[in-house]
Amino acid sequence: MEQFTLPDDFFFGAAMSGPQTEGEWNTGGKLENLWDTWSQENLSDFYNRVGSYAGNAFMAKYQEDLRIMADLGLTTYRTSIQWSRLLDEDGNINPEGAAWYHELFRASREAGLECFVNLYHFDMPTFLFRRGGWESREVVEAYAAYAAKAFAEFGQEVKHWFTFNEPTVEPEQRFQAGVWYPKLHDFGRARVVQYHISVAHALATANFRAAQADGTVRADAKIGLINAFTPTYTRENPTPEDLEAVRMMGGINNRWWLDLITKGELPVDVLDTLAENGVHLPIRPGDAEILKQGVVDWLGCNYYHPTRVQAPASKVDEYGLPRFADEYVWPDAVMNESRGWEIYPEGLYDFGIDVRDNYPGLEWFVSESGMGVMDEHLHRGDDYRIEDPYRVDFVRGHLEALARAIEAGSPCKGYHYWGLIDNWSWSNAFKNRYGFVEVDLMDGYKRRLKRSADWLREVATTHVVK
Ligand code: IFM
Repeated sequence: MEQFTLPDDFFFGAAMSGPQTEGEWNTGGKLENLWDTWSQENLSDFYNRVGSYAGNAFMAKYQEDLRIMADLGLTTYRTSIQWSRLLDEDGNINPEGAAWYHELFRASREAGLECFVNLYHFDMPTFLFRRGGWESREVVEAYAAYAAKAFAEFGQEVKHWFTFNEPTVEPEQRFQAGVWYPKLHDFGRARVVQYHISVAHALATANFRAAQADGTVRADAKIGLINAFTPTYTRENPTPEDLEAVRMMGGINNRWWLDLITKGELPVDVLDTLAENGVHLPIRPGDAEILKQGVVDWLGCNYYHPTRVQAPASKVDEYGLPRFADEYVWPDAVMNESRGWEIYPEGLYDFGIDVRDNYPGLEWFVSESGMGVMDEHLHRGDDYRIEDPYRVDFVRGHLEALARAIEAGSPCKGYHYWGLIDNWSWSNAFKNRYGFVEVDLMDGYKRRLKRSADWLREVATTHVVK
């Protein structure tokens, strides 16, 4: 592969989240979130019985981790505030939680790193879930109030805010695919959750604008949303029914969020088809005006894999619920076997062109991209470092697709690698390691650079990709 360059002002950084890194799940006044509750109720649902308590010891090792990021030439990173750490059950600031985030932001500045702050990363406080979670309008209001508290507390420190990470994934995993607690299979309830998260996003964005207008939030701050985008494809020579499957799956996963954050509305064709199939959203009078406030300043795109679909064999699934698509298995797919995800860098190029053509003026960055690999400890070299050329190939391929999209006029501003330092990953726990930096669970969470880190440092400091 020939070498190529990325623009001088393109930023390189890392992505992580509070619940997957912090640890200390029940200290400092932190409340339980759903991951903590699930871990206590059924630890055997987690790979190797490693539950949410694990994190990657970030609260203990944050200074070392910030130093590692800066030493690798990164200038930005994203983490999330845990709702269950920042607020108590009455919705008031938990002073110990607030002190931790103040310290983290201070230390980040000292290390020369801009910390992007996300407000929600699948981590519903359990007491709110018991009041209905995302199916309840009361919880939507509670989230908006939480966002306002966070803006008031950190508004002078944080420049880059995000309302949600991957709002597409939580409805899907918890309510539809039966993977995450409470493991439901209910397409309709998943869409209710998706709708309520959309309203919550818009209310939080409105609170951000108000806080910026009155000076609580700094004037140069921006707000955005981060979603997992899965460019949606079908077979060659598709039937009209195959294209219909693309319209609905792309509509629910991608257009829904792109329309919300650029136009302040949800795609009417998708809502109509849902309604025709008996899926009714809890739309209240006045919601259209609320959604209008959901327009943001920029977007984060988490890209791991495309979605490939075809016309469904049956219009209802095994639970009697609407089904809009079946999976299409592309014979040429290259798979990351550890994760079962297709590796398809071209999807990033296609996403960039979609933004350029259909959402003109929308600035974006790659907010997550990464490769999780099982049993990486088997790849140790003579000096004990993990040899991971596959990770270099993965990132190089995605940066190459991105460079072409930028060259073609897509306004992509940067790239955050997911899981720079190995972290806990939901029910997979530490099964698949994403990091350029190993976390050795057998040695007190010791950090150790993998071989690929040398390559990353060169890319991040020179912007030349070899
Ligand atoms: O660990 C997750 C993260 O929380 C959201 N995006 C995908 C990552 C890897 O599975």
